[in-house]
Amino acid sequence: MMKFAWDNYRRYAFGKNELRPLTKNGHIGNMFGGLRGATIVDALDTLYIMELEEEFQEAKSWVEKSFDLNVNGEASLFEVNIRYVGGLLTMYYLTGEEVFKNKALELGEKLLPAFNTPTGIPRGVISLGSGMSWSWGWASAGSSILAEFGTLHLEFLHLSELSGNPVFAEKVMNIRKVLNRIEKPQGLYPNFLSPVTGNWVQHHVSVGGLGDSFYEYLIKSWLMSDKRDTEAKKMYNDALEAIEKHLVKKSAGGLTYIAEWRGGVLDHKMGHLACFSGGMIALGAEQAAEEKKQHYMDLAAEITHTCHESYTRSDTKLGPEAFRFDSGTEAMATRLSERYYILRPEVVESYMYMWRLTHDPKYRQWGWEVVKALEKYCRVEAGFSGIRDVYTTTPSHDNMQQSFFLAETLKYLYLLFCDDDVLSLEDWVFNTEAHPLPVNHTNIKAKASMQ
Ligand code: DMJ
Repeated sequence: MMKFAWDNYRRYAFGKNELRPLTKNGHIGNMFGGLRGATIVDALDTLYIMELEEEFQEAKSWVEKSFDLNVNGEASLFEVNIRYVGGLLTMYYLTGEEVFKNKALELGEKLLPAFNTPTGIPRGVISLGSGMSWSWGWASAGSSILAEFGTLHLEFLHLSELSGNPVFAEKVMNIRKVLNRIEKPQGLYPNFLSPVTGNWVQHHVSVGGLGDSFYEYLIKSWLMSDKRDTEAKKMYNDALEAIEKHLVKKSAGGLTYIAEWRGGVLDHKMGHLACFSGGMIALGAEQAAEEKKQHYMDLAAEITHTCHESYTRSDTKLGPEAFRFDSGTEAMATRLSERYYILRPEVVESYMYMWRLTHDPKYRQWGWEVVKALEKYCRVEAGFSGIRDVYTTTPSHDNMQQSFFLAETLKYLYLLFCDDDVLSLEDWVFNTEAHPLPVNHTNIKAKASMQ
């Protein structure tokens, strides 16, 4: 599947950001500020890990010869960080090749002006040429998004470590400081924060889109620090406790889900994006107090089960973008606009963590169901495509092979069927785009064992 996705990208869209598999051309989009090759940088480590040697060499040579950082467009700080900086850092750690380190550092420098705000909370959009930054037009009152400014920590610590320049680490540690200072409604973190005043702008809380990877990076910061960053662990524990108290619910049919919260009112909806949380809670269970470990493993298993239900209840056996638990509905989309599937990884991501942490064979079976469904409904003549409606067996295709399909979905599926020592969870922490970064104690050991 990886070879098929890559070969088609290479044939029809090489150097562009994504492949359009129906029209057999490339897509550039406006998320990466004029940077190109998003699929190349996102796919590099998957090609490498899968030992697709020839394909990897070609991708690497594109980075060496054609990856131009002197661009002048408007980029999402978050997307450039998780896909490009994360992907390049991983490749440096896996191969030791300087080109990856140099590109990661050069790009990291270009992101720094986004932090020039009164609070030091970065804005969401940055011009990679001028360094000017601003907030997304759709984000209320010029706010910054929790999942965006909260998903920089892992990469920025590595940028400081590799460059010897503390500035990257200082920027992300300051974000923590601001978050620790500010009062949280019921202990919850709203999704919108003003980078000017440092106050919350709207009380919308979600473990799905807009909030998701902020929580993920708290627990992973602790793990990546070789369990020394106790502040991150405490923030994660407190946040998860509040989430459990206020957002975790059980449906009439016995399915556990995480609702969204709008100023105290629950919206009984779970996004596909929120399905990463099964894996996150399982990963974090180990660090919980002895008497809570089993509780969190059970919660993780229940949420993963619910996300699996959102897949099995559809005709294609792929899950919708969002599913609901109201008016008699359970784990299904009720709105036409929420029925699509864009090759997202979060559900197989949780299967991979649950498999590694429990070895219950059902997670491999569930992963195999996804493989079959992808082959049946998303494979088209020239690549893999998202589909517009998971509830029809003759779905129309959205003509987009997302770069995260190669970075995450296929990598997590592969790891689900590998031995546990391939990118062991003891030695590696996956960034939110599934790019593995080494745990601090193991930089050298991990690199040696991969080689
Ligand atoms: C990816 O870019 C990352 O997983 C991110 O955290 C959320 N969105 C996509 C995949 O769905």
